Amino acid sequence: MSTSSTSEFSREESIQRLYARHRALADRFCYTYRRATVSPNSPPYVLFLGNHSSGKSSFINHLMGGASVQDVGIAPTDDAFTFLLYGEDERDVVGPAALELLPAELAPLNDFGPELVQRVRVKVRNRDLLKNVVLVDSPGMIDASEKSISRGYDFFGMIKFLAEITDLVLMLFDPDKPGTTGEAVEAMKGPLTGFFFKLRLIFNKCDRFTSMYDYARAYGALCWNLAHALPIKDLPKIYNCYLPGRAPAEGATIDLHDFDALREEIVNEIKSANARRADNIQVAVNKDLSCLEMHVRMAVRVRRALARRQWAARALFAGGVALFLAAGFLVANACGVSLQDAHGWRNGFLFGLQSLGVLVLSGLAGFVFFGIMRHAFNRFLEQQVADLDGTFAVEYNRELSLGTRDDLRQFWSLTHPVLAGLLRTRWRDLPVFTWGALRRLQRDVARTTGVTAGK
Ligand SMILES: Nc1nc2c(ncn2[C@@H]2O[C@H](COP(=O)(O)OP(=O)(O)OP(=O)(O)O)[C@@H](O)[C@H]2O)c(=O)[nH]1
Ligand SMILES: [Mg+2]
Repeated sequence: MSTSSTSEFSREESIQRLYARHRALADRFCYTYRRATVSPNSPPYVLFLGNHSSGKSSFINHLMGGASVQDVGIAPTDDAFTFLLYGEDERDVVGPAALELLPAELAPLNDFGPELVQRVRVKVRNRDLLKNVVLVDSPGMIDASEKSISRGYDFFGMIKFLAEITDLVLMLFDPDKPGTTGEAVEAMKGPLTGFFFKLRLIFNKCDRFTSMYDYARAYGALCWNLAHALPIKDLPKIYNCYLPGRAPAEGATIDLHDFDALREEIVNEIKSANARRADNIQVAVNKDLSCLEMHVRMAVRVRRALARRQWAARALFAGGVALFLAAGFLVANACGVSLQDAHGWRNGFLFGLQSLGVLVLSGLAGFVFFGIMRHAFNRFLEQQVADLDGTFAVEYNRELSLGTRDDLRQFWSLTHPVLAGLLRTRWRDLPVFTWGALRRLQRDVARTTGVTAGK
């Protein structure tokens, strides 16, 4: 085994060990790792996203040296996620058999259901580029008006999953729909949030413009739309390019030279995606452990508040019932047969009857009281869930006040919905104490952050 593969192997082992070390804590707090398996030995993945007919498949064919590996066409052409892998024997595999050819970290694709699995395609091709990179083509994004037509699987969930795993995400736009398709906007606002560091925006088909004025208008429209879709202040670099080999637009006066340079730049980024793979994995592991840490810290805080409220409610309930009982006996003693007079069978019988009455009344009052307490507790629980953002601000007050931890808000946006669902349904299963496991996790989070930052 070569030195590099040995180090890759030990890296994979150390990542798996890291996950295994905190698995018990994750299980106790009902946390599912976002990326349960990491395959650092697989080549980096480059994901092509974008509007339909924006040129994703054509770009892939261009990278494959002009071969027709992917079908291209003006109408929406592709409804599959195609993984292009390297192999001596060229073949196309679809569905469950295709999944078996993919690295283990892509196994969760199964969870998206049979509709998606049937749309997973693997194309094995004997091309040098594929020795260093796995290309992933995706179905074109369509317009908001067409959204009612279901894809039969969670498309945005799939985008999110792939964005998490892949190392470079290319988002293509074209002059016909410069950023306006509903799904593209929704993807940038939702599943791609948090992955902008690996996102590259490509304004393709620039050879279609006849003049600079024409181009400037479309480019302006794209920037305008992106400014509304991307929840970040700075507009990322946009690679304006086109694919060679087509006749220029009729009457075109635009110089395509600069667009050639930008295309080469993006092609070089694809070819050197391997350089970012190690960092991406490190970032993914750190993110997963950071989310687990946040999940545990927040869950413990809310769980303790619930436990305190629960004990207070129990104490109030026990005190209330005891008080009712005592008052009942005192009143019965004063108005009915007192304990001193409870001699003989008649008085004894009456005293027993009156005590039973007090007990039954106390039981009824306790029942009503219990209902009121439970209602109040459920309202408190709902309040806690509704005010999770406030609790987060208090729990992370110190870190947030420094103003340098924007990443915490990003982790919180991922943790919040999971924790809210958990609190609503299974709050009783959440532990109140972590017995040092949280401190151990925090040490590992700091260690993985340090490695990333130091790189
Ligand atoms: N003029 C010009 N046409 C292009 C360019 N890139 C792609 N096309 C054409 O655009 C059309 C759509 O290209 P595809 O590669 O099928 O687009 P896609 O994004 O894969 O489309 P879907 O699979 O439907 O999502 C085809 O007719 C291509 O020939 C380009 O740079 N310039
Ligand atoms: Mg296509």
